[in-house]
Amino acid sequence: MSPRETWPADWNVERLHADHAQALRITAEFYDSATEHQRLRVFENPTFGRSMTLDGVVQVTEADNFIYHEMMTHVPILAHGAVRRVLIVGGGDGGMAREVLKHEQIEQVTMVEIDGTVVDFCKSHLPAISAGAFDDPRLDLVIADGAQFMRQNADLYDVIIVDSTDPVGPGEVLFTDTFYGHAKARLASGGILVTQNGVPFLQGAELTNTMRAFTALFADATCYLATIPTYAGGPMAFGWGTDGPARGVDVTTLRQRFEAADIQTDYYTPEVHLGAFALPPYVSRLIG
Ligand code: AG3
Repeated sequence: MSPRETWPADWNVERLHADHAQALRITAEFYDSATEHQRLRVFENPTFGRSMTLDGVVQVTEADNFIYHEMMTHVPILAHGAVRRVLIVGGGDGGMAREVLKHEQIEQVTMVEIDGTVVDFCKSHLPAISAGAFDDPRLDLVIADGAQFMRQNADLYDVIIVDSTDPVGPGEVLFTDTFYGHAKARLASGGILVTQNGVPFLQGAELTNTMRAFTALFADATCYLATIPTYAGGPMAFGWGTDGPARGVDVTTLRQRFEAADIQTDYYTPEVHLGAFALPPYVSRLIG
């Protein structure tokens, strides 16, 4: 019997890694079907609330999505200090847009999501994740292939956030040197690229590959960490690439910017921000 078969049907079993699985109990199922691009499932779990998986891999839960979304938005935005335009690649559930739009000084957010069905279902079945972001006039939602958009678009952004799935299926192209090169070309002066880079303990090669590409492209290339319970296996790494000085921002400046932004957070603080860049040796070794 394969390990998958030993789980009763009311568990979502995530088999992203070769030797490690994660299972979430399902107490109600709202949707389970194939979109044009992937299998989309939305269900209820008593601890994590409504949860969404793509091809069986947890993307977002009501309970713990704040950690991931706060850390991929407020870290680059507050480090930069004068962000006006943001590009989100992926992010179909709307959680990333929700956090970006909390910054009143941000004038325009473009979100390029490949799967329109994910947006529609998250709007109707997971409205707490986007929390109205899709109705904000500053949001420009484009249903298109992010890699193609990056190649063809000519606009410049202060922050680019790659809120992708893992490098299997439709997300794979978002982990290539070509894509990162095109993303860099879309950064305004001082602009910052941040990427979802998996859990280094279980996905070390993925981080090493991205960091090799970032080191060739950017004057400042590194990663920072945050622990998200449903991205199991230890802290997750976020790629960080910029030619600007944003990583050197001091805690006093960050505190002033955070206060001025007047944003309520449950994970992000200026101190957490700076601490997230402290890397344990097993992670530093992976980034070379
Ligand atoms: N996208 C990132 C999911 C990554 C899961 N990976 C993992 N467990 N290694 C989340 C989309 C949220 N907007």
